Amino acid sequence: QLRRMKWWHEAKFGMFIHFGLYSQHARHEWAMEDEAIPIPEYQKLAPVFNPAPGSQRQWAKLAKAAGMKYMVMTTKHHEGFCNFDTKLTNYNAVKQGPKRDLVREYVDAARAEGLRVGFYYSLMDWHHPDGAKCATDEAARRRFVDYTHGLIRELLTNYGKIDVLWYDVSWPLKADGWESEKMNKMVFSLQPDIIVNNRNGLLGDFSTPEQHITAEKGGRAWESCMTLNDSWGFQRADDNWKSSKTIVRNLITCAHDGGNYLLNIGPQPDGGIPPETIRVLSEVGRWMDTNGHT
Ligand code: JFZ
Repeated sequence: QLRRMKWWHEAKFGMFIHFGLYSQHARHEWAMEDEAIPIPEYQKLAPVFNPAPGSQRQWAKLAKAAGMKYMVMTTKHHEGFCNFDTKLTNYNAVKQGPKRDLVREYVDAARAEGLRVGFYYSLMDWHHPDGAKCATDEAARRRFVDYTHGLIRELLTNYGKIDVLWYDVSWPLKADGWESEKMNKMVFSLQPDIIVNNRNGLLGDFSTPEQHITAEKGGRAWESCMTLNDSWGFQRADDNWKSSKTIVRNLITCAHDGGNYLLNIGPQPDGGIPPETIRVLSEVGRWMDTNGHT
């Protein structure tokens, strides 16, 4: 086992956070695509997106109370909106919406609770003009790959030590199109101790079974990610919450089979945590206080 991954294997339990303009929209993080919302229309969510300062502190406190040891927040989901400050696009939370760096606030909050810090990053991008074109147009691919590597470079340069990079959805390119080998080389040169997942088309350090718990063969590291209801982003109409009993059982299954459990929350547009999420995670925390080991 890799020395880099020691803390992660010991951690076992982490909090996934899906937060962005889709939270403001309050339907589904895929709504832009599923409901074919045109970019000019969707962008109108940005000026009204204004989560309360200190929200991330509440997420981090809840994670800590639930017995989680690390967090992974969406820095940019498929919608393309950057929750962080960047020189590469104005479609970001400092220029539009809250006018604050939500990733900075998240990093500070996680560290304040002694939790490890992970960044989710979607390669697929529905907002960037080259995000789809890059598959059929070499000039577009060049621009978009430079943009992608550039954003990742900023994320891994501007926030101190980052513990996990969680790539997602590599459509419409493959590893060679994304220049993923070069991407990971850059990532490790900026953050020698970071752990990366397998969703940029390479094996990475761990696999990511989603919404199910299936151990990897041959001692390969894995982390099962799961929603608490049926959506990753905040969805007003979704009240199909899992019980704390189910969550504890899932955590036990993961731990027993040698994997990690990354459990998602979808904060409300104001940054608040849905009451049912607080209730379930607090119950999990009470079980962990009695039965978990630190
Ligand atoms: C992706 C996203 O589309 C989704 O919004 C969320 O962020 C989730 C964590 O990741 O969805 C996926 C990605 C990969 C698989 C399934 C859904 N997969 O490999 O089965």
